[in-house]
Amino acid sequence: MQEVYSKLWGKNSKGENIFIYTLENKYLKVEILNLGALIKKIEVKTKNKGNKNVVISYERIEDYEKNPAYIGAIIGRNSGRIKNGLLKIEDKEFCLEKNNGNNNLHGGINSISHKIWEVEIKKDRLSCKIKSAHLENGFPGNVEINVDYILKDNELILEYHAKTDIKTYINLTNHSYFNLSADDKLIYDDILEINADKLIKIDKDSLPYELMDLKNTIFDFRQTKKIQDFFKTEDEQKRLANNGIDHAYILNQSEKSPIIIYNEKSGIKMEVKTDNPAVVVYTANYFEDIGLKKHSGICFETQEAPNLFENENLNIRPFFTDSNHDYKRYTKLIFSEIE
Ligand code: FUC
Repeated sequence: MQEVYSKLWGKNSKGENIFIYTLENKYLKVEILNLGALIKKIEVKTKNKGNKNVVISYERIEDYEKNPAYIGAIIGRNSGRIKNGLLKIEDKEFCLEKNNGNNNLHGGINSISHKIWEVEIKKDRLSCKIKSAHLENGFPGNVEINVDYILKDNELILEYHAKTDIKTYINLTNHSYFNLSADDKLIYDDILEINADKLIKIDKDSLPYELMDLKNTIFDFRQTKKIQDFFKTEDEQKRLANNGIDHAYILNQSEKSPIIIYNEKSGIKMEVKTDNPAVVVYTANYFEDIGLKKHSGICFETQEAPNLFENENLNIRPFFTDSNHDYKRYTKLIFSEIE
């Protein structure tokens, strides 16, 4: 059984009401805002150590209003960077908002991550909706985006669905920063496994441009290892990411969970499952710029591989959606306690 309820948190600077929606069952308590349809908290109810929030969270509405690091937010219409903000669909080129140097990042300025969504409490889920008009931030098509949050025992499920009237490109994700440590410090003691043989290398502007085999690299997490082990070694790709991971891993197609992370001290474990082909792993390498601790969270941005336009090196075709083919994806976060 799960309960879903809401309460008014306050108003943002435009005078709009900001609500906190809570989904709660025996295993988890999850808070979602109508701002950015974002995840404010995920509390895991542990057997002996009480409730433990495993995501980075702000305590003030104004912080979520600015939210330069997209903490907890739903990202769209595009996730990650698109070089020169140029979106190519058949023979047409669309100039997207450039909000990260010369590139588009996470859909552009004031995208769905910073807007107010329409939220509906349904019997078994929280349903969040937002419309994005034709050419908003440069993206073609009138698009209706729906993200549903569902609790199923120890799982938090995110179901993404989008409809468009003309052919367009949609790549949505969630930007929660996880920290499973017992003391809310850094992520170094977390133990990580990523079921991927390849990632996409980045250039000096953090643009993904070329596939890289993970064998014999510090980015290889196919064998479980402490995140600290990654940070011990110097590496060019790590340096380009401002000393960390900020890379799209191409997930292996297998029965294994693509991502497993746990912390021995807190005893909390999270597995991520998705039907997305890639995940951008980001270790909060720019957090100092916004007054937070560097490496105090890790994102698993499940998505289509980013920056596929004008990028022949990658040999991965972008996924387009049109009026006959809706965009549909899911990501599950599965929590448990290790013995
Ligand atoms: C991630 C990274 C970026 C950026 C952003 C806030 O998705 O890929 O580098 O810092 O988050």
